[in-house]
Amino acid sequence: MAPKKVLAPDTINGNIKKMVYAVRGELYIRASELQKQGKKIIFTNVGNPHALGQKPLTFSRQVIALCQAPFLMDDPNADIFFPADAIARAKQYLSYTSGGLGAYSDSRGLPGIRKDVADFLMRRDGYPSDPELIFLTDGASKGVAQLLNLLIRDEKDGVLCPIPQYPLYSATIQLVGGTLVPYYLSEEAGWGLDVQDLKRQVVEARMKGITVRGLVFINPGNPTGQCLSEANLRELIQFCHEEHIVMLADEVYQLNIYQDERPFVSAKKVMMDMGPPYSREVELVSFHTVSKGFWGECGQRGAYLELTNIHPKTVDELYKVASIALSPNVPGQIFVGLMVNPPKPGEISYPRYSEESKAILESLRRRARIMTDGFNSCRNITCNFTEGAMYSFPKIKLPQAAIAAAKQTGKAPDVFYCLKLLEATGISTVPGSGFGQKEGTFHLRTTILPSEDQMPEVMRLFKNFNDNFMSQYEGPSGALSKL
Ligand code: DCS
Repeated sequence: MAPKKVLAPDTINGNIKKMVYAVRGELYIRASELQKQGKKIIFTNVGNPHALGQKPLTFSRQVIALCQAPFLMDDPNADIFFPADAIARAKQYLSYTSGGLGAYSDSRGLPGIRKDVADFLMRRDGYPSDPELIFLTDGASKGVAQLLNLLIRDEKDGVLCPIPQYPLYSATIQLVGGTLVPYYLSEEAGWGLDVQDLKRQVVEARMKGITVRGLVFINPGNPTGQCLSEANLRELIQFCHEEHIVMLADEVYQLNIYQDERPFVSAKKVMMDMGPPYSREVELVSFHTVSKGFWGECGQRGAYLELTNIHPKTVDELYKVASIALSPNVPGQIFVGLMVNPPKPGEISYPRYSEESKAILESLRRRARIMTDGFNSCRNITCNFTEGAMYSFPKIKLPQAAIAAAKQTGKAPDVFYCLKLLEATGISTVPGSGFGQKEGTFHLRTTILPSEDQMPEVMRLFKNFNDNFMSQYEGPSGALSKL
């Protein structure tokens, strides 16, 4: 008999076995199988805009092409194919590196790009930002993982996470062996944040011997799509100060805003506006990425984090950790540079950049409305408006008979519903249980990313499926789930 594998499933790191990541979970696997069998699948499970047809912005691709192939700039016809400002920009980025895109950079990222990020933050927030406290990372996911790794020592260390939350947080906390402390967003209050609930959760966690060391918030929210008000952010900052908790501000959707009442305002700005002691004492880490906004450059893996009020020796420790991977990927860093310093009015590429980015955002705003209205027209479904980010998170009131049928197949009721939806329509979503939801409630998450001309058909397919599902399970004895 062959000897037992060292990497046997029952002997690998237990934290990996316990970890779940729903965005690429059971539903996604089934959707991929169906696709292989030839079924047309509409992938709305991942916020991956280019995969659903969004076109890259021209200027950024011109610059990166030139950075990747600098010899193109020596061609006498270069200025026919590339505008002068793209050529100038490529030269600028190449001057930041020693050896071009093929060379490792500093483990925190190229100093020139970190300086561009700091200048952007100064313009955005009105407060100075230090390039030495900016780290470029391979996507925000990597930065979040590095921070959680730094924060969590063992299972007695807790991190407050919103429920529903993006499972990067639950999965990574599990992976590094910490404890997730949930706080519940209020669906009835447009997925608002209730500081009283936060306080209760901290007291409860402490009674269980958990040291609450961090608080994650996502603004605009994923999967919930709400935009936090400035007042809400002030309360959060006060709370973290009182309770001595590090704030992790996930602000990756800061450009994706679809209402005018609450424009995006960063946690850093609110904290600085509050003045001392908050501005000097609250430990804050903020994240941003090129994967979202109108850039949608998910595959480039470019992002940054900014550290505020973090102990200088801890910053050095984070640098040490980043050094293990030598260097974040350099093309991704260039995209960060482009995101924080796009073409300006008066420059050759500005009109095109402005037109392309505006068209994407305006279309997303219309799609957010079509989707929310579509869900709200369905039987037994209610859905808060997607104020920001890229998702809708409708609540589905499932009939008792459907819940019972799900139980019989050994599936959670929302998984059961989403699987049936997938089989009937090809629409691939993520069940609410993957993000966490109040007990007894059921949701699903879709992105608002199918193209605008596809959207009416997607919603028609959805409504048709849902209303038939409800008729099937809502017989004379089929009472609705209570919430
Ligand atoms: N933070 C939030 C709130 C996110 O939604 C995502 C990605 C990330 C961080 C990580 O982004 P990058 O690592 O690409 O910078 N969102 C995933 C999602 O929910 N669907 O698709 C991707």
